[in-house]
Amino acid sequence: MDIDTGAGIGATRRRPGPSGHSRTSPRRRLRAVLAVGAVATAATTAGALVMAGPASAASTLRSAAEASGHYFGTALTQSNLSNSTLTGVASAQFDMVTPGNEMKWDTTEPSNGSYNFGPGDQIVAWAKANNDRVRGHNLVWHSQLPSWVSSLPLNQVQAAMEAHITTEATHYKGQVYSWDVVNEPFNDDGTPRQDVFYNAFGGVGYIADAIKTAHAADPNAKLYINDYNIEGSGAKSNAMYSLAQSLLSAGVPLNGIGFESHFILGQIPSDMQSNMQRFASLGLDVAVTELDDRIQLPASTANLQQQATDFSNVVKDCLGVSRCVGVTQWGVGDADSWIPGFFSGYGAATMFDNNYQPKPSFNAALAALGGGATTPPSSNPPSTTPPSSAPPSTTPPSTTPPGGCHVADVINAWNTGLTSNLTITNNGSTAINGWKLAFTLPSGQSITSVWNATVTPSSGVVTATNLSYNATITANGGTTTLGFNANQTGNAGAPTSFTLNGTACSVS
Ligand code: 9MR
Repeated sequence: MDIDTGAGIGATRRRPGPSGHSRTSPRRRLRAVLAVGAVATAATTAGALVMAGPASAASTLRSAAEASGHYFGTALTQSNLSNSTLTGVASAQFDMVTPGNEMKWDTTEPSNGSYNFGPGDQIVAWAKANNDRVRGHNLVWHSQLPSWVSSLPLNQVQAAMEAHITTEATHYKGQVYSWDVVNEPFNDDGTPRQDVFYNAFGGVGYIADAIKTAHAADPNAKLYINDYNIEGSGAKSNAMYSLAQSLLSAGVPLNGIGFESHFILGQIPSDMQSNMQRFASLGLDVAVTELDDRIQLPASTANLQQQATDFSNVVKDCLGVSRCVGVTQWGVGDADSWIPGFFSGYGAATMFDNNYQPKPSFNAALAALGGGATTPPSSNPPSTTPPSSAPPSTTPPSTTPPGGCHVADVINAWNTGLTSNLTITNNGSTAINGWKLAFTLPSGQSITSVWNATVTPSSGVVTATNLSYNATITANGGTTTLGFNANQTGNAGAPTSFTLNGTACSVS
C-alpha cells in the first residue's frame, strides 16, 4: 500500500509482530461455545454445540458466514504459524487465508528466474490442514517488488511479468480460490499508478495482459484486481469501475474486485454497499479483502463500541450484495496488525485484542452475520453514547420484580478467555428502574472489559450495575443486555445463578 496516499492519513513506517488454540468449553444451557482447534471440526462443532432457543446461531465467524454461503478470512504470515494462541483463534474463526507477504514478488522471485515458494507453501499447507481456502496475494504490484524488476530495461518487463505470473500461478494451480492478479493499480485521484509495468506497456494494458496470463496458468482461480480507498464512490472507485467495464467488454477474464477496506474509526463510507453493488452488477464478484478499522490510541470504550458499529456495517454491506463472496480481516488480532507500524499513534484495528480476546467488534460482526448473541453489544447503546462516560445510575434499585426475572447467558469461549452476553428479562408487571445483577464467576475467571454495565469486583462474587441509559427494564417481558470479556484458566463455565436486585432469576 502506498502509505502516503492510503486512507487519507499521513504516517510513519515501521512494523509489528503476532500470538492458541480453541477448544470446547463444557456447558449446559443456552450458550454457544466457541470451538476448537482443528477447523475441520470448527464449523460443525460450533453448530452442533449451539443449544436451542434464540441463541441457536453460529458462534464463530466462519460458521456464521458459511451459513449464508460466505467466508470470513484473515491474513496470516509465516511467523504467525508458530504462535499457537494465534493459530487457535485463526482456525476456529476464519475459513479463508490470505498470505500476508509470502506470495508477493519479493519473496517468490527475489532474483530473475529464481523462485522461492517455501513460505507461501507453508501458509497453503496450514490452510489445507484447517479446511480453509486461500486467496492468492498477489502477482503484480508496485510494492514489495524486487529491484531487479523495477530496474529492467522497459522492453524486458512484459516477458518478466508474464514469466512470473505463469510460474507462480502454475505452482499454486488448484490450490488457491482466487488471485489478486493486479494490486493497487490506481493513485487516490483515480489516475493510473505509473509503476514499471505501466511504463513498460505505455499504459494500463499490463492489467489485461496480467489477467489473461494468470487465467492461462490457472483457469479455475477467480481473478481479481484489488485496491484501497475504492470502498465508497469517488474518483478512485470510478476509475476502477471504468477499468472493470473496459476489461470485461474486451473479454478479459476478470472475475472480481477486492475492496481492501483499511478504514479509520467511524469513517465507513455510507455508500459502500451501493458502490460494491455497481461492480457486482457488471457481473463481477466483490470481496472485502483486508478489513481493519484503526483507532487513535489509547482506544476508549466508546471507540470500541464505534468499531463494533463499523464492523457490523461492513459485514452488512457485504451481505447486502449478492455477489459479495466474503470478508477478510487483515491479521488475526491487534498484535498482528500492520497499523501501529505504519500509522503512528494508531492501532486496535481488529476484532481481537493484543491477547486475542474478542472485542465488541467481534460480537458485532458475528451478530451481523446472524450468529452469536441475539442482541449484540454494538447495537446497545448507540455509538454516540460512550458507555465509559455514562455514570452508573444513582436511581436506587427498585424492589423485587413481581413475576420474576430471567437471565439468558450466551458464552463464546476459547482456551484463555471468553465472552459472555447476558440478556435480562423482566417478567414482572412493573418496570424496574435501576438494577443490580449479582453472580459468582467460576474460579479462574477474571473480567477484563464490560459493556452496558459497570462490574465490580472483576472476579469472585461480582455485581453488574446499570448505566444511566439502560436503568429501566420495562414490565411484562422487557429486556436489557450487557456483556463482558473475561480471562479464564480452563473453566469457561457460566455462573450457576443470578440475582436481580436481590431476587433469584431463572436462568437459561
Ligand atoms: O501486511 C503487510 C505488511 O506485513 C507489509 O509490511 C506491507 C508492506 O507493503 O504489506 C502489508 O500488506 C499490504 C497488502 O499486501 C496490500 N494492501 C495494503 C496492506 C497493508 O500495507
